[in-house]
Amino acid sequence: MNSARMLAFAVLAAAALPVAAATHTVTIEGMKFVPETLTVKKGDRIVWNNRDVVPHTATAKGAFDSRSIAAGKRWSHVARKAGRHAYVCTFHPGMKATLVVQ
Ligand SMILES: [Cu+2]
Repeated sequence: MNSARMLAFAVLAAAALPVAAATHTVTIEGMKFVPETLTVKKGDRIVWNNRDVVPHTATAKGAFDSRSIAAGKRWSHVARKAGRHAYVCTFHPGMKATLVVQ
């Protein structure tokens, strides 16, 4: 195989591979989820990073529930369910955010 054919083969092989899932971060800081709305693709990973000094949760009924994320800890979740998932911190119900899974 000459180098041009080799390159064409490599390009075709790469195109056939599924697109790698992305990782997104939601920072929990100052009693807020940042960003408040995050849009991801099915299969992407989302990491909630609790930078507060109190525990929080990321809880969307029927979609996902982190349970308690201790201060300084993270919780990661792979988005499997498409839709617009409003979620809260069950300890502080005023903390609201939305995960949109496409
Ligand atoms: Cu909280």
